[in-house]
Amino acid sequence: MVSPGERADFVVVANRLPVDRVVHDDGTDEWRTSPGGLVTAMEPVMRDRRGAWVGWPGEAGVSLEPFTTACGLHLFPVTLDARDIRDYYEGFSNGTLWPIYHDVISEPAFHRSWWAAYRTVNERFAQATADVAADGATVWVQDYQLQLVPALLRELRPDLRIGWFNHIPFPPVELFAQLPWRTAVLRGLLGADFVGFQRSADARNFLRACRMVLGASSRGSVVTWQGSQDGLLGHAPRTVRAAPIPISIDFSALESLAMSAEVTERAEAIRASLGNPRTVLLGVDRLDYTKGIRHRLRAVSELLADGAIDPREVAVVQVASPSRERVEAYRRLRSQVEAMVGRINGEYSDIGQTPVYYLHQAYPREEMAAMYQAADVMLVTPLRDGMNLVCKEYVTCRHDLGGALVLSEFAGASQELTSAYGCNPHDIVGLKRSILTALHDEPSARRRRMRAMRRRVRTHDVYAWADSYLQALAVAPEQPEP
Ligand code: GDG
Repeated sequence: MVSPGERADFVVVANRLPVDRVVHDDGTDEWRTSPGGLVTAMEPVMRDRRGAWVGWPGEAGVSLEPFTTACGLHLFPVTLDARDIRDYYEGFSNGTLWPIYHDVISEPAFHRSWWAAYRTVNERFAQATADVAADGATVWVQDYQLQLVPALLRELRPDLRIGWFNHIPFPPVELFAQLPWRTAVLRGLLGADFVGFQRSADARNFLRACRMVLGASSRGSVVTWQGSQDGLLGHAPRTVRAAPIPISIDFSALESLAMSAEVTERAEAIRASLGNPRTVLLGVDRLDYTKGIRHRLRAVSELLADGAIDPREVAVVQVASPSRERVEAYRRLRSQVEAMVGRINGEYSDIGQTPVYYLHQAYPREEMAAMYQAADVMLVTPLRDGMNLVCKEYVTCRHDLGGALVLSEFAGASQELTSAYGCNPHDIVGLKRSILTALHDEPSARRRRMRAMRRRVRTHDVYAWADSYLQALAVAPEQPEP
């Protein structure tokens, strides 16, 4: 890997650096790697290719020199002040792009000041990357917060091979077209050589947007744009490939964790603490309006009202980890979810017996693995989700072939986990039916489904994802003559 001061042959660019500051009792602090799917997948590649990571360290106004973590990751911090975070991150990324890219479930807000901040911060990321990348380096830009980086970076460093991957859906052009800055966003992305998406539908939406908004032409997965020197991010002609490369998780590491004696014992202890109910239903999500938590609670509440599930025999555990708490739509969602939980528990609890356990907290990985093992039915009901890793984690933890997965057809993962009990979360009657089928299906049928889903995740893990992506980037199309 590259050291601070050297230049890198491989650069990952993401909004966040994979570290968190830990403050010790004596007041000293250190930056500790935050274990996430992306950093896990990148570590071997970073080691092999003299890699570096460009990103924001997660605290406002903190300006850090490049540094190397205890586990050998070379990090190049980008500074964001409180205003950048408000306008670029909470504003344009999470108040404008996130709702548009998730089917306008919540109303997007359009503010020119947010867009200006998005551009400025993207320029800062592009400059930081241009400074650290070696001649002819490969750069992998992550996600919707950095859509202008590919073109901005290409302008600074035409020698680089640049890829971009979208972790969230890419919307149909009919919704994307609402964005007042749609042209600049597409021009930004077309600075890449290869753009990767979670589903083929996302790649198709992107190609169609290039045709309809930019007047580009496309053939198969390749889009050709004649370029333009006018306006923002105008550049020379480009030929770019767009394809689905669905993300995954570290199957073997999580499976080993789930097989450990500590996790197995903890799973039993969790069931005991819940009063050893006949059935445990589980939801695990960031508290986000895309995740369908309200729809899920509505279905649970109706199942209780119908008498289809007995509050004395069922425990519903909903982990809703805190997320984007300063964005208004997230505050509103929290109040709605908490009111629903309060109402259900008010109606169906008794002394020593509560149907819904609502946990607005973040838990360690071991505890999550134990919860997955303790759950008879996992409820993954997003209204729209790029992939959804929770369902892949659940099946990975079920090495005993126990449990059942109810999965929304609007999660990218539904394209792969076709043996799940499918549902349309908008259809509450259908959702209730899926939950009951998952609960009452023959054990042999449930095992068959679980085995098939586990096979898929085992053979398509996060390492396979990174390999496929980097191979696709390496063979990206030749560029046309200007
Ligand atoms: C975006 C896209 C796409 C949650 N609570 C806790 C906790 N988690 C972990 C889960 C899982 C991750 O967070 C959530 O990943 P998802 O994929 O479900 O969703 P997003 O955060 O929305 O991620 C999504 C993903 O990017 C990857 O491309 O799949 O579609 O929206 O790993 O386990 N982990 C721990 N404690 C918690 O309380 N330790």
